[in-house]
Amino acid sequence: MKFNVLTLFPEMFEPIKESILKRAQENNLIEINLINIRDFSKNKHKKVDDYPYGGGAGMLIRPDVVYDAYQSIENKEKAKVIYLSPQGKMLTQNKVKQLSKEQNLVLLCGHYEGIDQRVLDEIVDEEISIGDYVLTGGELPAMVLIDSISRFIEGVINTESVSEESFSNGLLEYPQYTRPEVFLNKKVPEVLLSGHHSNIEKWRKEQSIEITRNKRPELLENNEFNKKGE
Ligand code: 4G0
Repeated sequence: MKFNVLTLFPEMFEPIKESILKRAQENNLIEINLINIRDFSKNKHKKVDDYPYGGGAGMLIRPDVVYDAYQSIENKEKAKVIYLSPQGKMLTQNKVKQLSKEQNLVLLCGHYEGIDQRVLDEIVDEEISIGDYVLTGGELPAMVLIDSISRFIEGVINTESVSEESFSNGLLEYPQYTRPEVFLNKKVPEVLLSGHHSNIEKWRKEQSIEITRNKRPELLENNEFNKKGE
C-alpha cells in the first residue's frame, strides 16, 4: 500500500514514519509519501491561501496549489483520493478493511480554513471523518487512517490477532489474564487454567457478549451472536 499525503504540515507525520510502522516500511509492505502542498505555491512568499469570495472569516487554500500538488503524484490515476473532513462519512472498521485492499491512496489534509470547493469536486473520491469533533487539520485523521489500514496488510502485524480482535466479529473483546495466578487476592478465572479448550472458547464468547451488552449495547443489534436473552 502506498499512502500519498497532501499536507501543509509534513513534519507532523514523523511519529508514524518511526514507531511500529517503521518495520512495515523497511519491509516494503507500506510506503508513506509526503507531499508538502506549500512546495507548489507559485507565490514568492510561498503563500497558499487567500480570502473567501463573498467575504467571511478565515482564509481558504487556493485550488490551483492543491491541484498542482495532486498532479505531481505518481500513479494518481490509479489512486483513490480521500478528503479528511468532519463532514465526511464516519470511519468504521469495515471501511478500514475495504480501503486496505487498495494499492494507492491519496490522503488530502485540509484545514479549519478549508479548501476551495472546485478542486475538491475535481479530485476527491471519498470524504471521510474519524468522528464527530473538529480538529485544526486533517493530519491526525490521516494518521489514524494510515495506522488502521496498515494493520490489515499482510505481515504488518501478527495476522491471527487481527481476525481475533474487537469488531472482527462485531463484539468487544473478552478479558485476558497473565501471570501471576493471584494478584491483589484476585484469582485468574478457573476455566482458563483448566486446559479445556472448548470450555475456554465458550466462556470467552459469553464474556464478549456480556461486555458488549454492558459497554456498547448498540453493537448487539444485528449481531449474529445476539441470540441470548432480550
Ligand atoms: C475540512 C477532519 C478539514 C473541513 C478534519 C475542517 C476533524 C476531522 C478540516 C473542516 C478536521 C474529522 C469544515 C471545520 C480540518 N477535523 N472528524 N479538521 N471544517 O475527521
